[in-house]
Amino acid sequence: MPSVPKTEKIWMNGQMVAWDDAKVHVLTHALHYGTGVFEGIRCYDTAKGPAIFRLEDHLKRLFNSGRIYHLQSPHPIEELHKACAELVRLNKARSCYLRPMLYRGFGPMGVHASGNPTHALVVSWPWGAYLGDKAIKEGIRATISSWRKFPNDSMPAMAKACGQYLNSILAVADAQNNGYDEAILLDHGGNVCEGTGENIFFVKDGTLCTNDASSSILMGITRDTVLRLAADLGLPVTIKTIAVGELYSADEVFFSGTAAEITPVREIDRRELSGGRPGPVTKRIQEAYFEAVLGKNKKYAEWLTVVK
Ligand code: PPE
Repeated sequence: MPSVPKTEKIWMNGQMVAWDDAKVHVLTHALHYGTGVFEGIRCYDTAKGPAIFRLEDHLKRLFNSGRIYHLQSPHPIEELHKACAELVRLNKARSCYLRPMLYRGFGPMGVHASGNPTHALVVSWPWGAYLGDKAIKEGIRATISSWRKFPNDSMPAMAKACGQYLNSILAVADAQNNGYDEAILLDHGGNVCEGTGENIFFVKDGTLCTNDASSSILMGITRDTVLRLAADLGLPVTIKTIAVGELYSADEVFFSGTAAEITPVREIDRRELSGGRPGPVTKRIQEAYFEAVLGKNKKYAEWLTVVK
């Protein structure tokens, strides 16, 4: 994958800083211990201009993740809101990905983190399809990881915290080294949690199914969007613990996430799903999702922050 292309500005602690000047010290606490929380938000090119999807909900989750890790933003939520919109404007993006973060900076070293100042930043960059354009259209091949998802009593899965992603990084590296596109993590009871950066859904006999916070997952905003779209489409939904066998024998499986959007899964561990191509329910959800984020369905206008 290509590196992130340089943009004009990065917002750091209340200031718009030139790309090349957005630097941190090597003793930044978050670099050593992963002490940060972050968000991933997409801005789409709509007929009304660039529009940030569910900005408020993402920033609320950022602040909630921060509360769990004692990372209090030095700037109010409204300021981060403005920073995101301003970055889209300054970086002249029609569409982009936004990455706000609260993290521990330079101060006393050691795991006793509280003496380190909390900093805030927002970066934006153009980001195409997370797993590639082909993944969105044709689906991906996934495997069940031998790495287990950390349980909620080891680390709070509902927090989007930097260090927690080492678990995902191990799982996706093994999956890709073994020729798969993505990994699915299970909990210690052998039940399904989620992908390394996505929530998971399956379809069986016309019913859509996913798990919830009791399964050590990040409570995805895209997951929530899918549930609303499904309700509006009149699709029956079940929320419950998912066994591996249910995925292997599902009619359809797909991932949801800000970066991954709606990515169909066409195979898991050499078991073909929906004939090895995206299934009809997945396609309906995907279509409705893109209509919503691209501002093509008025019903979901309140989810969009249009940047003038
Ligand atoms: N689970 C995990 C572990 C996760 O990281 C994400 C988002 C989701 C579920 C879906 O959440 P949501 O985006 O609110 O629907 N992963 C973000 C980061 C991916 C990355 O590689 O970085 C994202 O999609 O922005």
